[in-house]
Amino acid sequence: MNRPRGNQNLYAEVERRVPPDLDSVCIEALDGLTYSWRDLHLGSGCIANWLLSLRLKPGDRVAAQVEKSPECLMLYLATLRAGLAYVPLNTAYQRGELDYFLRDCEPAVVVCAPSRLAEIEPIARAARCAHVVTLGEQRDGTLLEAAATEATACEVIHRAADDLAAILYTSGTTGRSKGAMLSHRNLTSNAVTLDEFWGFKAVRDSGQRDVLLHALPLFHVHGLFVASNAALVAGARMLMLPKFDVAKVIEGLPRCTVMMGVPTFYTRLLAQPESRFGRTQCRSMRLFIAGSAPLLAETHQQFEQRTGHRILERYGMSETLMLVSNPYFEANGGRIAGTVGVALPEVGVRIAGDDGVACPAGAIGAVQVSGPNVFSGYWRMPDKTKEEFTDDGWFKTGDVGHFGGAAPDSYLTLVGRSKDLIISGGYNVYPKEIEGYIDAIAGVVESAVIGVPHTDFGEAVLAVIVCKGGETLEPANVVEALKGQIANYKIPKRAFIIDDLPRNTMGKVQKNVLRDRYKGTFA
Ligand code: MLC
Repeated sequence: MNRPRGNQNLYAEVERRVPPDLDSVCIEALDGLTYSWRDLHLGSGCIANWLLSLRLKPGDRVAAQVEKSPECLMLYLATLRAGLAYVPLNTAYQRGELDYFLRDCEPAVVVCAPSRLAEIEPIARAARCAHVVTLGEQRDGTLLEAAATEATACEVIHRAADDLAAILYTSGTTGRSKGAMLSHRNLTSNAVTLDEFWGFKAVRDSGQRDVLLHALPLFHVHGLFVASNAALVAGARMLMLPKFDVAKVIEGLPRCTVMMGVPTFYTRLLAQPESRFGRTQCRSMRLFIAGSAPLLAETHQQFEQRTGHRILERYGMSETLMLVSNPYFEANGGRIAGTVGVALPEVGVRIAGDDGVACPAGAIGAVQVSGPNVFSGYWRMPDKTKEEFTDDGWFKTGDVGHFGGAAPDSYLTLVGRSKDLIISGGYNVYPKEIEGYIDAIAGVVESAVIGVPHTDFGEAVLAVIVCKGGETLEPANVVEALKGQIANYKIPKRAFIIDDLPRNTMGKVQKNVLRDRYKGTFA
């Protein structure tokens, strides 16, 4: 496999780094089936050739809403190889959400689960998509049928560093989702940085290969661009579970060395009796990483007591990939619970005060970032993009934090968010979007959606609703009415009907008062 000179396609980087033995295992699926590096290369080659046969333009979008499988990873790689842009979509998204995403990104190809073809095909056609194919979890579907007739050999289409590699949809405070445009440079630089910072390279240099326990979904940054890309670039083997299942994870851990997860993974593991989950099951592990939501210091401590491992917490987002991480190597400093660690190499992180001026260590302010990992902007939203960057080109994360404090000055601690955002089990939920759906229900005057503490999901979505006089809406019916309209993780776990929302003198709803009132709901 030759790397075309100057080709900045992420796949060219993956090719350059594949283990010398192409027949060694790359992916072990739960059903025991294994895929070698050669299988991954030839399989993604066939799919890439099929995509190329459609004669699309470089940068055309391939949108996929499919369940997790090794073939789904091949589809992602094939899209990059063919010079196209990958748009992964959460499998929980419902019709209205899909309609918005497809109309917005205007994909040339839509790949969906065979079971959802009848529902999704008309939506894709309405978005002027010419090619709709299916991919199932059991190596089935029309995509693989079409690809099976193609040659396995496929060149890696030349892409420049700034060329579009993927679009990731993130919800926003206005309720309208935005597509974050990520380039080949963004993906490659981050994967290569993590390879070194998290010790994959050191393991390789010692003649070993890591085994990643991969239980995250393949449609968000964490599972696709952090876990999968890091493993691919490291030449590591993946034990790929279709989803997080505590029994399957415990069964798989003894043959793995690294796991990445959202805090819910760790609290669910700790909820198991010590005889089922403890030092014995973690004996081959070298690293547990947590991200996508705040890890409680208490979880960090309990995990260390139980397993002897200090979870490495890191911080990133869809627009920026990974930004800050607790160190893996002791020489770079210790892992400090409650902090997200230090800025990754080449990543700039600063804290800005209300006046926009950088604050000294210890002072709380807005977290702003820059670096080769930071996206170029939102798809077809130049105004929104302009708003989210400072005049000198730093991205405003919307998170609030400080350097130093009780930790050394290079460590970042996040203390809050300037945006009204709920993070439930690692998924971001924007209240404004949910409030829009609730307010449209007959009999509702207005609503306030808030996040409250939840033992399993960290935060849970809760709705507080005001009804029209004389209307007798049942909270359970409101929740029921939302099902099928929005992804299930966005649906409030509880709803309450009250007479009036608390407001300040300016008339603004006091969500802090509501959060305080309902904080014990899931205690
Ligand atoms: C599932 N449900 C959720 C939920 N996940 N509700 C709220 N929050 C969630 N995260 C719903 C289910 O549909 C179900 O609803 C009910 O809650 C209970 O489901 P479950 O069976 O207990 O959930 P499960 O399928 O086990 O999923 C939980 C989970 C999953 C934590 C394993 O949500 C997950 O894999 N989260 C990872 C998210 C992630 O990858 N985030 C990365 C974003 S990238 P019902 O109605 O059917 O009973 C990012 C950037 C970065 O943030 O830095 O990483």
